[in-house]
Amino acid sequence: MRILVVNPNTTASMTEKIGAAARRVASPGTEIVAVNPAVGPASIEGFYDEAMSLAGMLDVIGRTTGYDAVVIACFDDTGLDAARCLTDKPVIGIGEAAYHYASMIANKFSVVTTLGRSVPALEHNLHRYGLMARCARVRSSEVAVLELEHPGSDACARISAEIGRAVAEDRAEAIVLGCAGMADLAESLGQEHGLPVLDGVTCAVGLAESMVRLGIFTSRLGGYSPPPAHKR
Ligand code: 5HY
Repeated sequence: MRILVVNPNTTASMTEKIGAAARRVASPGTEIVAVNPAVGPASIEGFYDEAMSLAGMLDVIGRTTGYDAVVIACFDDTGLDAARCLTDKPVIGIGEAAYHYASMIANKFSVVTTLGRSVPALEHNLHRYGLMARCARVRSSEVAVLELEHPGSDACARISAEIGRAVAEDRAEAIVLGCAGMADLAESLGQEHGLPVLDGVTCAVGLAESMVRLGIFTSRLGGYSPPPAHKR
């Protein structure tokens, strides 16, 4: 099985980190191909960056062949519906994967993301997926996406402090980390706080493998029907 993992921002170090997290949980026969577009924003922080990332990301997905599933490795699930129009393979957003898993292991979960400007987009997705009722709160740590790429930064400590507040103030029973760049932090933060801390990249890889094994594919009817050739 071959899973295409697309980081919609153009930061190669983040793509490497995402690829490593995906490979850690992939089954022995699964190949992870982690890529990012050549052009677009270096990080996606809110609605404007999201819009600016779409053309590059859809181009990568549209031009790639030979995969069994696609993972969109941005927690905002950037361009998820549009990407589903390009293939009948399963396309999974890391945000939706983590939310669905969290909803099955905890009564209420909180999300800890990067900047406050990302929060409305994530709340919008939770409403769309019908899972807002299970989310206690979407919190920002005020850690910028690219701070997560600097090993010397105090990003992890600030995220950890926000998790502490989510447990104390929201009564969160699980935490969803709200950025693909946090993929390497979930395990240690879970141990530190003694509750499930979910990273979307690994959740999405698990879900993608399962959907491929079960032969589940994206509908070609209605909203996800392919765009006509002259528009591609
Ligand atoms: C992400 N941005 O997962 C999101 C997180 C955010 O470039 N990769 C990004 O801040 O919305």
